[in-house]
Amino acid sequence: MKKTLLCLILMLVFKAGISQNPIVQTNFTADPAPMVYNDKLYLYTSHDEDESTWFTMNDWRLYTTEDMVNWTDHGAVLAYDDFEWAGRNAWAPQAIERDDKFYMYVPITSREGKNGIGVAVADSPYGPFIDPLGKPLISKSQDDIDPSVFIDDDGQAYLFWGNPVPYYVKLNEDMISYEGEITQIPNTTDGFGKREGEENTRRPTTYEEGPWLYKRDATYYIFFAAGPIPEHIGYSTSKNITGPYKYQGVIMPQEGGAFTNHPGIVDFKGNTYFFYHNAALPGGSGFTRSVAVEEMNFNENGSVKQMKMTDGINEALQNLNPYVKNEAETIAWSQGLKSRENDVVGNFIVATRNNSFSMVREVDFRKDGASKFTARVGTTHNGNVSLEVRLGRESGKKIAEIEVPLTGGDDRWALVSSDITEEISGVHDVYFVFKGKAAAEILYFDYWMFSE
Ligand code: FUB
Repeated sequence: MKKTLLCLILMLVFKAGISQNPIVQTNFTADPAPMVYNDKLYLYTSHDEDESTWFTMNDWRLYTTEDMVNWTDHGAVLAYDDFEWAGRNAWAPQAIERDDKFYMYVPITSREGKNGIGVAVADSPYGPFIDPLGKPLISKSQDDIDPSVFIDDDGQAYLFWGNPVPYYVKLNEDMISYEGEITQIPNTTDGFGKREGEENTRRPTTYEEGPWLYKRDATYYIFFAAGPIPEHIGYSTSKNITGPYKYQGVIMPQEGGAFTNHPGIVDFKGNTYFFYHNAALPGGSGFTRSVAVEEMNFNENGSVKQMKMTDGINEALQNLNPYVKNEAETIAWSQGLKSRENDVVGNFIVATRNNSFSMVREVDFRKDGASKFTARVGTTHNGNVSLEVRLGRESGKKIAEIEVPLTGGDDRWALVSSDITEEISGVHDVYFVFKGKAAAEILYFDYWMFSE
């Protein structure tokens, strides 16, 4: 009895100690834009290039989850140079589904240095996304960044955007054209709160950029990145989508080491989630950011409970099935890994140092347990490269180990299996620990599965 209680306490201590934020560790990501489609959460992000000292941002990436803790990396699904007119700046995106087509709205600076908002269309949320216009959808002024797209219950679609003031326009049903005038939402202190600090005539309110439209019951919410810089997140509400909006306060005070922040809100499987970014990864800064998530809660009157940046979501919404092919780039937490893609296997991970690891949460081995582990791997090193499978912790019980054979590159792969050394059943967090003495790129890992 005493032993069981001790085990339970230890399990809780280890679980509570697991950090889930930032949710992507293999790249620097920013400007999270969640979309729910068919019981899956699709998270589109912008992407800060490694070691950036300015907004060096070339493409938009996609991550998906069904359980809110294990995230699958789908790589870059769109790049600014997929737009023939684009010059640079793959900034904050948002995607939406309408009639089984997927539309991504993205801010881009043109070859002539003009800000604008482009749209790209796909038949699948994974792309390929194609620019149907060959020109920006919105190109009125340098304020044209940070689109947020929203389809109301009556089917009318809207695009909101803007820095330093918010704008909106009604989109036509084709989602790639608009009707009527582009309208500025009055940037009053009543609507967006009075900015603290020195008087700023161009930015009199806390509204800065990054609007995100959300509807709950009969109330429209605009969440936004708020100034002065460094940014916090504030919000305003209205009973009409076009306003007037009333400022409601701060939902996430400034924190986290990046001078920007950016909201993305979505309802998923009965909860509301708030995505944002900070500089929490090693090497993080205002130009090397990382996306994170919190559960968002409301008071009875519809106001939003203020949030701090935390370790993130700790309970999986469902278990992971180890008896099907699982991508190596499905990760709850990792250290020392980069993600990469090529034409041979699509997305995969690269272990960059000895003892680097990835972890997946709440893997259900069921009652009868697993007997064999199989992985597709590769390396450019001859000998002494291995992948260990451990339970519960990075240094937890080792249940399998495979020697990774020399394949000669990330375009050549081997399928390798190992027997399970211990009987395992029930639900466990599973760690893949990568061993090898080379200075860089110890091994490549594409997918794994257990057999019963
Ligand atoms: O990521 C580039 C820009 O920084 C975004 O467009 C803004 O919202 C801010 O996050």
